[in-house]
Amino acid sequence: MDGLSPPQAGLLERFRAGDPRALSRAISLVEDERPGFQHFLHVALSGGPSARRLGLTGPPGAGKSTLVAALAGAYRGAGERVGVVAVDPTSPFTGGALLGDRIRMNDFATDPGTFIRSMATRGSLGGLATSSREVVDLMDAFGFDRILVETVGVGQTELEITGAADTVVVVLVPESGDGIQAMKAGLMEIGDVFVVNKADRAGADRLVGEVRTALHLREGEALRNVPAHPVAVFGSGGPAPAGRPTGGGAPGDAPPSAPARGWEIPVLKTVAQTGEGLELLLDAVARHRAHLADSGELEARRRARAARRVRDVVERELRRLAWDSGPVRDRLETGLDRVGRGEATPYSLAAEVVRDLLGSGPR
Ligand SMILES: Nc1nc2c(ncn2[C@@H]2O[C@H](COP(=O)(O)OP(=O)(O)OP(=O)(O)O)[C@@H](O)[C@H]2O)c(=O)[nH]1
Ligand SMILES: [Mg+2]
Repeated sequence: MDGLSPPQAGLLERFRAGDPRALSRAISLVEDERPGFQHFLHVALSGGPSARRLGLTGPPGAGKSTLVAALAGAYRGAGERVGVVAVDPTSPFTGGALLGDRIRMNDFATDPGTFIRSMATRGSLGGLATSSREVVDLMDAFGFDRILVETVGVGQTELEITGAADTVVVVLVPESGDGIQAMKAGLMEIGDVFVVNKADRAGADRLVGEVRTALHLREGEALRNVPAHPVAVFGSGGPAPAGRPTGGGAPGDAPPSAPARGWEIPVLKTVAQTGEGLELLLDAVARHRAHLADSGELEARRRARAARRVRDVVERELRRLAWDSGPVRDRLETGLDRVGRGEATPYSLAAEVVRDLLGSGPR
């Protein structure tokens, strides 16, 4: 079927029939980058994306998993089928919290309308961000109405994972300096909705104020940059700010992280454990979704996502081509001796490798 190996064709058949074990197997195939996984993805994803994808990110221990569990419960209650991808934190110190995740998530273990997958942090050619996004795509193709992606907002990789989502919720807690940490970690740039969780603790209102101020600053920054990059700020086809010269940049130039036009970013308070504020969060997410669809931003985000995926896959393939090639390994082996003797440098050797691969060297 579709040029797949017989075992993978069988797997795809069970995947399409809605067998959750087939989904698990397919995810492992992709996570481990086993032979043929890209062709499997190509065939499995042929229908295009359709799930509503929600990313939750924030500092370790902010209550992301508790919120994910509460959201999943609410969406299940509304009859949706829900997939959850939790990307394991890299730090071994959070192992306890992770165990906590599993226990909470076990509430859903017997519900066939819910599927939870924890992604291990592992070294792969494509990297964790790419694998995680491919897993989200698989879940989408499997037919979930809603996909929740939890990732710790600590580094670039984790932030990149949120690129799999249509709506990104940044979860902060009123602990000293959290607002400032969030700004440093780049969280202010990626949120469509901000949640101050653990609002039962002191300082929640202060943090809400800080986040609002930071968001206004972010808007101000964007406006200051208008003369240089009008399209990058307002997106293609957007209204040109009065009195500003237009021009420069092509339609579709807006970076994927550009704030959505006409969307006022909500800053909400929740107590994830008791469900306080959950209704407001559900409402904000629904409104953002409607905004994305009405403004054309959803298509723009999906397009940016596809562009990014093409780049990632090309890079992964080039890396595989280079480092899996026998002649390249041989050339390195002998070339490094020449580098050692001072007859070549890493640069001349790299140029030889590229020439071997492409038939021409770098410019
Ligand atoms: N007081 C209070 N505690 C909360 C609230 N939400 C979550 N917690 C607690 O905070 C701790 C961390 O919650 P998690 O949901 O595991 O946090 P997380 O952000 O998923 O953590 P990592 O995945 O390890 O980054 C747990 O002990 C929760 O019970 C809240 O609103 N108020
Ligand atoms: Mg968690």
